[in-house]
Amino acid sequence: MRILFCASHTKAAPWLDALRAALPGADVQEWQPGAPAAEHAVVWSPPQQFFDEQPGLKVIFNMGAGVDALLSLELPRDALVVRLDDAGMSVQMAEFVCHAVIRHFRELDQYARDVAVGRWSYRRPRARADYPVGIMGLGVLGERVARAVAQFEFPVRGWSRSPKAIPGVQCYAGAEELDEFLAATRILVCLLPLTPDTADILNRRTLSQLIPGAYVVNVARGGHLVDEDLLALLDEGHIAGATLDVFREEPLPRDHAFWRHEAITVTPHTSARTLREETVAQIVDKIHALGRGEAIAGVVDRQRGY
Ligand code: NDP
Ligand code: OXD
Repeated sequence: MRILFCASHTKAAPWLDALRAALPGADVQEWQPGAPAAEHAVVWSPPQQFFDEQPGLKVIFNMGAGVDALLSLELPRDALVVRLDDAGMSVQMAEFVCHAVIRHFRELDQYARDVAVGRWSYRRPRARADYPVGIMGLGVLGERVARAVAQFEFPVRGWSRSPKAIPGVQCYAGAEELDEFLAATRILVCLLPLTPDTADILNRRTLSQLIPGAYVVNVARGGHLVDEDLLALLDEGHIAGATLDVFREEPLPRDHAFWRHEAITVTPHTSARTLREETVAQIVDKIHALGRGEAIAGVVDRQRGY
């Protein structure tokens, strides 16, 4: 079995070592232009040239959960595209989102500002019932996040394409229930895949429907958010603040207004990182399962876009 590894912004050596150790019989190589043909690929943001040169690939393992960048390339028509299915990401996402929600709800930034100037002051406790949290996307990550937020006894809503039943979460589904979901949400968390249906979904029309004094947490993709609409709604006071981990252009350009806005917290696309050990273990298990002719989780529906 020949496996090509092609991941930009990633040191190849530790990945090659881990894959070779877990698949002793396989020929695992870092891709170089002109490399001999392979059946399996492990990739993150590969160049189009990689696929142009490897039309015989049968399985493409994406080293992340989101496949929007991968699907924007021309891939071998019949290759199976497999995304990361948790692999240690959901617990990271749950802790990141719970932190953002709690930091906003408990006004911890305001306390930090007070403490910085030596002020010992109390704020009136807020009622949890006034801060319903709505999760857009109830997949591998969204469901874990919804369950984690519910542990803190916030009212939790969730929205997905197909109907769901999750204990402690009021679930809405489909475009026809989006408005109802938004109107019942004050802290909005985006965990949707970026597809033609979800691009620009966080815009003036949708964000205006949130309960006034809303807070936005975008941990999915920058292409979900219309930046100017968020800034305008912050200026108008409808939105109180945002935690943004993902951006249309990454790294976020130095002159972007998000850097300087005091109600916006920027993090550098780090809410749930790809973990090497878990990722290699998952890919290797799937290679073995496919070899046995078994079905695997995480196969991307290329038509649907996720
Ligand atoms: P999943 O595919 O497991 O879940 C996607 C969810 O979104 C599903 O519930 C799906 O509905 C829902 N959905 C998709 N399209 C629509 C639509 N048109 N309307 C309503 N709901 C829709 O993905 P993951 O949970 O694994 O990951 C989600 C995203 O998180 C990734 O695509 C990636 O962009 C982002 N991500 C960000 C990271 C970061 O560090 N910032 C790290 C990892 C991922 P249904 O269940 O009905 O199919
Ligand atoms: C992913 C990401 O999609 O890290 O896995 O953004």
